[in-house]
Amino acid sequence: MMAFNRSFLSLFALVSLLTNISSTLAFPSYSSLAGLSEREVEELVARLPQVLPPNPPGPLEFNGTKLVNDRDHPWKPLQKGDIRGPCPGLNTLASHGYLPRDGVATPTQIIQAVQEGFNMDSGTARFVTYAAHLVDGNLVTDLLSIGGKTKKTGADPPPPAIVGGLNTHSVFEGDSSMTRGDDFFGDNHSFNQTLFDQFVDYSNRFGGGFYNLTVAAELRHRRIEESIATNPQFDFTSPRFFTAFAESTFPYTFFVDGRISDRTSAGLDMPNATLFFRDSKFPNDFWRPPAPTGGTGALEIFSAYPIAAGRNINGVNTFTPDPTSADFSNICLLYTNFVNRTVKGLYPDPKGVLRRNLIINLGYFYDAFGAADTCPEQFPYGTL
Ligand code: HEM
Ligand SMILES: *[C@@H]1O[C@H](CO)[C@@H](O)[C@H](O)[C@H]1NC(C)=O
Ligand SMILES: *[C@@H]1O[C@H](CO)[C@@H](O)[C@H](O)[C@H]1NC(C)=O
Ligand SMILES: *[C@@H]1O[C@H](CO)[C@@H](O)[C@H](O)[C@H]1NC(C)=O
Ligand SMILES: *[C@@H]1O[C@H](CO)[C@@H](O)[C@H](O)[C@H]1NC(C)=O
Ligand SMILES: *[C@@H]1O[C@H](CO)[C@@H](O)[C@H](O)[C@H]1NC(C)=O
Ligand SMILES: CC(=O)N[C@H]1CO[C@H](CO)[C@@H](O)[C@@H]1O
Repeated sequence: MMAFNRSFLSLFALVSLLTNISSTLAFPSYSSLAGLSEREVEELVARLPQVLPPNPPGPLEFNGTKLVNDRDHPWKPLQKGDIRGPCPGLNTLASHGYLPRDGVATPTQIIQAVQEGFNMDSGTARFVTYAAHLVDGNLVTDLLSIGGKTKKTGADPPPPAIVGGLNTHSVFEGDSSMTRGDDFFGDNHSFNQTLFDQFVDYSNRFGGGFYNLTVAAELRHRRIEESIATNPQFDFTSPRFFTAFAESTFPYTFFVDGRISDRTSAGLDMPNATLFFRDSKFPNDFWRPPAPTGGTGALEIFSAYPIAAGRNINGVNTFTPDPTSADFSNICLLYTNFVNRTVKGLYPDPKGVLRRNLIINLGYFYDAFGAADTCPEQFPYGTL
């Protein structure tokens, strides 16, 4: 009996040792370390390249319009293992080689690619990229995947990362996207033809066949109403509250040819929209916007159908405002809650290189936010 117990125990020890080793050996270098135990993080950090996050790249030298679907950046179909995610902008940049085609990139590569390929302005590019990297990236290797997600455990705040990446729900990716379903319904990041048909229908009804600001306001309202009525876990608090309105401006801001004037009202036609959203593809002869931009019109879209930041608290149709969430009347809270709640919730007590890189990336994020006069910097992990 003793012997049996002992061998059983040592077999158990061996199996758990092997499982542990294989789970850390199989761990991709771009996966988020959020939610792992101190010991798991230590084991992984010892094996991973430890990168000192470089200063963010600066703005473009030439910031006018130009052909970006050029000979040096041909569209190529996906190869086995290539990662794509919920963002049609980043998917397109990867499929044209402005980003590594496998969909794994550093923040520096992402900031350069969105500036070069879409003329996104430096402040917006840095703000969005470091926000995404802080919650979905690997802060030790300085890599982020543009898709891939965290395994769900039902935990709140967000669960342990198994894969990480931009598909991870509730920290950046969120509900009521235009062309992607809510996470609650299973697939949270793939192109959804039914939702795209609705995008086309709204563009026909409110934009004469083009997605412009008027369509953006109607469709944003519609998607919010659908989520309230069908998704018992619908969450429309910050940061999703902001990214939803911002992303509604992106199609007419970034996907319309830079040689077209008054793009906010002219809008995006459906053949070109299909290429970007479904195929991750620039139209032939596509020129980027004429000047650096972060998208305009988010406040107009919000104002057409104002709604408080909030969530369904007890099943469908129980949408309730959350006064602790940031909204358009308190933008500083967007920064403060993101740092103090979201990031701190993912990394309650980081050590060593992980803590160092969190502090550095939080600094880049704060610089990008650009509100030093009205919104004090937070230091949840102290300073270096
Ligand atoms: C700067 C780095 C960027 C990051 C980290 C990023 C990340 C994301 C993420 C995580 C989503 C999913 C949010 C959701 O709907 O749940 C998203 C959506 C979206 N992104 Fe990006 N993005 C970036 C830049 C861009 C650019 C440059 C464009 C346009 C050229 C773009 C266009 C869009 C659009 C249109 C959506 C909404 C998709 C939909 O609602 O169906 N993004 N992005
Ligand atoms: C675009 O480049 C011009 C010329 O270098 C510069 O004066 C201008 O400030 C730049 N615009 C932005 C928004 O960076
Ligand atoms: C796409 O979205 C529609 C509407 O929300 C949903 O009914 C459908 O199941 C989704 N399709 C897929 C393939 O996920
Ligand atoms: C969007 O297009 C429709 C149809 O042409 C037009 O009535 C509307 O004024 C446009 N919206 C804007 C903001 O220009
Ligand atoms: C589609 O994109 C191309 C390339 O940017 C542009 O020339 C064209 O005007 C766009 N719209 C239509 C209706 O083709
Ligand atoms: C952020 O959290 C720290 C403690 O971690 C606290 O001292 C600080 O007051 C918080 N900031 C805000 C604005 O709530
Ligand atoms: C919750 C969840 O993981 N949902 C889905 C996200 O999308 C992938 C790919 O379609 C599904 O496998 C997941 O089940």
